[in-house]
Amino acid sequence: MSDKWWKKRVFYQVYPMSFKDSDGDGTGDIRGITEKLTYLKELGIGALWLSPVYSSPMYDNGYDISNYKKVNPLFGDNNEIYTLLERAAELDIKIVMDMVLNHTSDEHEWFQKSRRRIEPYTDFYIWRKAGENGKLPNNWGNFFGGKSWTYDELRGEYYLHLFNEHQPDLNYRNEILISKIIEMLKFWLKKGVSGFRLDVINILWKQSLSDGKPRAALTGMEHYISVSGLHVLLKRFRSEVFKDCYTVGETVFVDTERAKDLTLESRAELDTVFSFEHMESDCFFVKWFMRPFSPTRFLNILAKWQRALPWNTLYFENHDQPRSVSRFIKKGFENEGAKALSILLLSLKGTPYIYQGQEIGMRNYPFSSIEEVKDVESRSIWEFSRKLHIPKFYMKKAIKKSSRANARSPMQWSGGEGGGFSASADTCFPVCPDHVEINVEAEEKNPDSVLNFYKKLIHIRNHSEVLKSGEIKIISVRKGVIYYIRDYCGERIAAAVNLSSRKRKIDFSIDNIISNYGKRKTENILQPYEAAIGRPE
Ligand code: ISL
Repeated sequence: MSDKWWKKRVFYQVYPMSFKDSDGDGTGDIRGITEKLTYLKELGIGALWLSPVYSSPMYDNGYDISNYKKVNPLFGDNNEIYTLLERAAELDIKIVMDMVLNHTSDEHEWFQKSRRRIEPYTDFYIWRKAGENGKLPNNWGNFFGGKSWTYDELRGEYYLHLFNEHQPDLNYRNEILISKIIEMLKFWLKKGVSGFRLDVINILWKQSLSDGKPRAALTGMEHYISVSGLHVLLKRFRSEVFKDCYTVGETVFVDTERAKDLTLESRAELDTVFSFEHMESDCFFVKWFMRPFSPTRFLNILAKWQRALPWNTLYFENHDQPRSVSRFIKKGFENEGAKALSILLLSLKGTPYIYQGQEIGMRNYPFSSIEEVKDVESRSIWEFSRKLHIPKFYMKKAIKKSSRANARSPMQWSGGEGGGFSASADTCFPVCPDHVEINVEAEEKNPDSVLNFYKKLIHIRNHSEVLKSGEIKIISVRKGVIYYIRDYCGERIAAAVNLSSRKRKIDFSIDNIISNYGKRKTENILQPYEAAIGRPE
């Protein structure tokens, strides 16, 4: 049995731009987060993942860092983050900072010096001359659609960027760069940070820069996804800087075997990863090619991961994904559906992550035009799809439905003007019109709300060793219904979740400690989206 703190706590992700604006400039900020710590404490949260708060020109909302040690003036200053760390510690809430190590902003001093070949920065990035006949150095694509090389006039060479052209990739073959990165991570640990969420960490090491096998998306990926050199680098980070802190790596295109390679305790690389397989169950390879959501497919993937890994993270939302209620739940069942998902999230084995607004059942933003979708990925994909002549009507629908912008609309604190997010009418992202009904203030007063359900459930989990640490046995996944038993030194608890919109017959019985239907009515039937945690027979 492990006593690691990150196995016991419920995490909550804050996307600072749209969480709480304390000074009325229309953008969320650090003081806003500090103000809401008591709300999070009451919810039962034990740790926060803070999306990037560092200086950034914000092409990718902070995932393009121009100074790792300085807080973005949009969000406040360094003293404010130190205060946030102190207040959180007083409330026994740990803070895990997002850290983007694969790339920086092109406005970072390192890149500006690298372009000018100023030592020791000359090789901090991946620079190459044009290939034969003036072609790009290789045929790799980038994550946002399009090519991964951009020519820099000043240096007279191309640089690699696996994301936007304003996000040049760092070169981890350079020792001085590695030492600067380690020094910077130590800086934040000294300030009281308890760990890091490591952005796209499994693409850091480029094994070679050869052409990739042509693919519909991400040509070249076999040269950098979880390659052998990455494991060496991660072991080094673990021994030199991550010794006593928690790490969760965002790992793209990992299957269960690759995830194990990265997280097994004996390998000393990462503690946990965010995998994507369950979040991609409703699309083909890339999210723009959607297929209908199948609860059985989704639950089978979760079950496979539960069986394969001794421990991992659990999540159904984050700042890159559309809202789970709009995505996985049929219209008309949002209230029951949001609660069914919360039971799943908080009773499976692993470290659960709640994304801001998920606890009140926030929904996708009702975009009326493609111009309204403010996100660098959506914009790039739209332009890329134009070049490929993919029909406009198809792409418009796909982008509105799956854009990352859906999850970035401001947190809905009240039903008043601007959803209680900001005093300004001109907010960084528009406030979702449904804030009139879906908001913290209203849900706090309603005993049947999604928010009060989350609170109850988190409270139960926080006080239940079997829910926090028990082993899991998945008994069945059938017709959109999952049934499993957790076991901790002989203490057993069962959970059943019907993620389908139909009534389902069941061949097990479950009483209820907590259920989204109140008291369970029919012994051998689960109602649409009915979910319960109870004692097994
Ligand atoms: O967002 C995605 C799917 O819509 C992914 O392809 C995403 O780009 C990928 O998971 C990496 O995400 C992370 O790094 C990006 C940043 O834009 C994302 O917000 C971040 O979570 C580049 O730093």
